[in-house]
Amino acid sequence: SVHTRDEVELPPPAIDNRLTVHPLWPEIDRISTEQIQAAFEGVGGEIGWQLFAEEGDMRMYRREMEVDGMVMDPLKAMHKVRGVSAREMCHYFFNPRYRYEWETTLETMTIVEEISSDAMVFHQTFKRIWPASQRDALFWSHVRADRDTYAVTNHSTTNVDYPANTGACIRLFVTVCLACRSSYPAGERPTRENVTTSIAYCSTVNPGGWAPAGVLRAVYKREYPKFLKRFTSYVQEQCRGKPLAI
Ligand code: 16C
Repeated sequence: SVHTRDEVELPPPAIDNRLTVHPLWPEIDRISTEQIQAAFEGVGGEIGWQLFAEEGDMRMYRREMEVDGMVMDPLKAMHKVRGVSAREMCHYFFNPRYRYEWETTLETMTIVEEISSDAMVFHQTFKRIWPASQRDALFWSHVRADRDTYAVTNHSTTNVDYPANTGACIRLFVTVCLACRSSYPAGERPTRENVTTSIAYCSTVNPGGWAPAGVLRAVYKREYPKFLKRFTSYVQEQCRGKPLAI
């Protein structure tokens, strides 16, 4: 191939027609739009958001929330990353080819359905958190460009071939959005050297069944910062020396 890298597989700038005729399309479109709109909304001053991790340009906030004794704390993280574009960020987050290289909570990942170039359904199992039962998740994942933003939205779904709570795993429910915006100095052409990408990562995980609140909060306080630092430096490494894809 003449392509030195996967330019052809970068997130498309417009929605793939195959997605818009799929039964999940109305839900995917609605939830993605909502998530992207909310992603960059401020946390400063808003009631309930507590800063729990800060390192360089990265800030992580959570809102303590329990439903029937189960922790469902929404998380929101802001970060700034140099030398990569919003589109590149989303490419590495969406494409399953890279997932094992940056996702440290994963035990297994299965592609359940390839809907289109910009949407897929995944089944994943996660490492067990002692003393809780192991968890799995089934979710659609959609990448899109929305004005000045590239974003990936992941949201739980169902599939008759992947029933919940039948084996060793308890099914958890997740809504995640990684929204990214590139910027570069006015009047200049964007390059690897002058581009900066602002990231908003939002996540709400419903554990789906009992898990001790203290353990769960301790785990996510450690794992979310670890994930965002690891993922962003992974993308920087992957992009080094390659032409910038805006
Ligand atoms: O967004 C992320 N990853 C995406 C691609 O995989 C996708 C995944 C979403 C699933 C997020 C739930 C992860 C639950 C993991 C439970 C096991 C963790 C064990 C690790 C310790 C060895 O959108 C990046 C996701 C970064 C996840 C950070 C960890 C969050 C823990 C939240 C608590 C889960 C409750 C589990 C109940 C036992």
